[in-house]
Amino acid sequence: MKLLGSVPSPYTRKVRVVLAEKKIDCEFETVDVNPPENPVNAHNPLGKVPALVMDDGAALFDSRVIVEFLDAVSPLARLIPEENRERVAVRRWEALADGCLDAGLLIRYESLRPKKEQGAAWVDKQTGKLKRGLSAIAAELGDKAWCHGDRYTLADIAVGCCIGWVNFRRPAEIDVLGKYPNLARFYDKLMERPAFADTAPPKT
Ligand code: GSF
Repeated sequence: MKLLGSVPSPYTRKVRVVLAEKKIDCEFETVDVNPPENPVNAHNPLGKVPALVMDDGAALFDSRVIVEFLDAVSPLARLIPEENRERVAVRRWEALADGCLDAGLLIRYESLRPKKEQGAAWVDKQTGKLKRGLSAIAAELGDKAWCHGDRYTLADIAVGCCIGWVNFRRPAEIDVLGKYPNLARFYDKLMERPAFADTAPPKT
C-alpha cells in the first residue's frame, strides 16, 4: 500500500497516526496538490490528499474512508468502536474536528489570494465556523482524559490533528493553545505518543 499525502496536511496526518498506532506498514509518498494537473488526480478524481493506493492499484479517499478501512484491516488497537451509538459518537467527534479544518483551510486558501480579491464577509463566515467548532471541542472535552469514553480512539486522533494544524497555520490568527488550556494539555499528552510526535507539522 502507498499513502499519497503531504506533511502539513492534517487529514494526511490523521491517516499516518492511524497507520502508526495500528502498526500497519505503508509507503508514504509526498505530493504537491497545488498544480491543477498533479499525480494525485490519477488516483483521486478530486485531486486531494490523502489517497491510499492499495496493492491491487485501487485507491481509497477521503481520510474518513481510509481510516475506517485501516481500522478494520487489523484487530490491533481498535480505534473505532463497533457498537452503533459508540461508533457514531466517535465519528461525530471526527466530523467536528475535520469540519474545523475544512473552515480553517478555506480561510488559509483565501489569505493566499491577492488582497483585493479576498472576500471579508466570506472569511468571517468561515472564521465563525472555526471558532464555534473549537469552542465546542474544548467544552465537550472539558477536563476528560479522552474525547470519547475512557480510552484513546479515532476521536482523539482527529481532534489532535485539528489542534496541531490550527496551531501550525494560525488561520484568522487563532491561538488555539493559548485560548484553550485544556486543548493545550490534551495536545501535549498526545504528542507523547510516537504516532503523533513523528507526524507533527514543521515548527513555525
Ligand atoms: C479533505 C482533504 C483535503 O482537503 C479528507 O481527506 O478528509 N475531506 C478530505 N486535502 C487538501 C490538503 S490539506 O490541506 O489537507 C487538498 O488535497 N487540497 C487540494 C485541493 O485541490 O483542494
